[in-house]
Amino acid sequence: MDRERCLIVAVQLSSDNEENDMEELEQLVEAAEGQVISSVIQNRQSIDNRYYVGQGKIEEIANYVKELEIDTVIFNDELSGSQIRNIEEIVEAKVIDRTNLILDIFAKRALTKEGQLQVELAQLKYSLPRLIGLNNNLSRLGGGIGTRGPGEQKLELDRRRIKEKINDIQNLLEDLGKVRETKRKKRMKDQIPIISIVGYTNAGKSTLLNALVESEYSDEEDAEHKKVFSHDMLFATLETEVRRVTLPGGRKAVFSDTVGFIKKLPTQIVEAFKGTLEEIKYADLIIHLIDINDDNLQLHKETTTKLVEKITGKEIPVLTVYNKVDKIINEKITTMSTNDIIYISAKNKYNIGYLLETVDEKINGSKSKYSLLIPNSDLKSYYWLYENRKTDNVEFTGEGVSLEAVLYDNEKEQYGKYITGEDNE
Ligand SMILES: Nc1nc2c(ncn2[C@@H]2O[C@H](COP(=O)(O)OP(=O)(O)OP(=O)(O)O)[C@@H](O)[C@H]2O)c(=O)[nH]1
Ligand SMILES: [Mg+2]
Repeated sequence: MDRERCLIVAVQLSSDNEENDMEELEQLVEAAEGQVISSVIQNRQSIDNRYYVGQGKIEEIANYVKELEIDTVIFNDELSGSQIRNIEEIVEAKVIDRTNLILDIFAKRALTKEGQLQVELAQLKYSLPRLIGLNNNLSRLGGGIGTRGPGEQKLELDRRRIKEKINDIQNLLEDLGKVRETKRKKRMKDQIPIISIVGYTNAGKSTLLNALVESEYSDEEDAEHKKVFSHDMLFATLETEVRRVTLPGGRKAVFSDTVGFIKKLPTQIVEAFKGTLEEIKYADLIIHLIDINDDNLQLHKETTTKLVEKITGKEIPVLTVYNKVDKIINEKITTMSTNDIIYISAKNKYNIGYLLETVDEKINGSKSKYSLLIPNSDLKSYYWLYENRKTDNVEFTGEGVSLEAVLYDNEKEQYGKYITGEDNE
């Protein structure tokens, strides 16, 4: 099928100095498999109540639509039902707003039952106050961007039935949430710390998780099976994925990768994806991953920080990690990593070891390498260390097993009687 021909429209408010808004909107359209033919930006003091842009501008847009054979006009903010109706009276094309566009991408990406239900819930909540506008829109212009996904036929239902449906889905999601809670409780019982990788969409979160998976498995094929989807595309990830990783000292941790953030993330999505997003709440540590080449780095960083604060509602330690340093030719920056700010390349696996060392230290405290001699009468201590801590130079002697092992500070005492030396590398 030919890609839908789209015209994108944004208002640049004099109050904010956002740049590259159009670039992001274009990427969103691409993620929805549309083709951006042209774009219109209007500088304004405020959004127009009737047409989003001014009346003159909307008439101009109507002309472009005819000239350029545009199928769909996409607006960079959420529109009200009446704005949609008003615009449709003038512009002969399908009218889509930013929320609807993002919901559409989510609908295409949702693979699990829970993901699909979350998207449907968000779509229903979005459509409820816009039934009339959307219905006109649909019956006149048919499918494509903004009309896909489980919400499709539901738009024809009346309000009451939509509300019932919203209720049903909320109940189903609650049940699915319980399943997740059980899994989480098990992890907590096993006392495995959780590290959540969060960040703006396309920062490289999934690539980082895959780099960590690779560090975990020596066999390439095993690693391949554990990898998650990563792609140069906004919202490649929609579900939370978790992977177990061994930290340098030998203790295990669980890293999670979840849906990326974006500015003006529709409230319907934040609400509907509460279950998925709230996983971050249970993290022991948050890795805030940032694309160091991002033109809107500061704004995107703040967007993520604010959303994380809103979702977790509490202070969780954050480790700031700048990614994609391979793209900048600045050797200084790559040697600047500290305990709180780390520079990596997830793609080239640069500094991943340092990142893991830092995470280990933050979660488990300090550790050291010791030489130990474990008597044959306590071989089980040896086996335990061999399985659970980083060990080296193992030798079986008449007196027992001599080896080097990493011990965390809080377990030094337990093995104190076997320690024959400390190795301060
Ligand atoms: N050059 C370079 N590209 C990277 C690096 N890390 C990730 N990328 C690329 O950035 C793009 C996005 O990566 P993902 O891992 O899918 O990003 P994400 O944060 O999971 O994105 P969403 O799931 O869409 O929110 C992909 O094309 C990656 O190959 C890196 O260190 N260097
Ligand atoms: Mg991802």
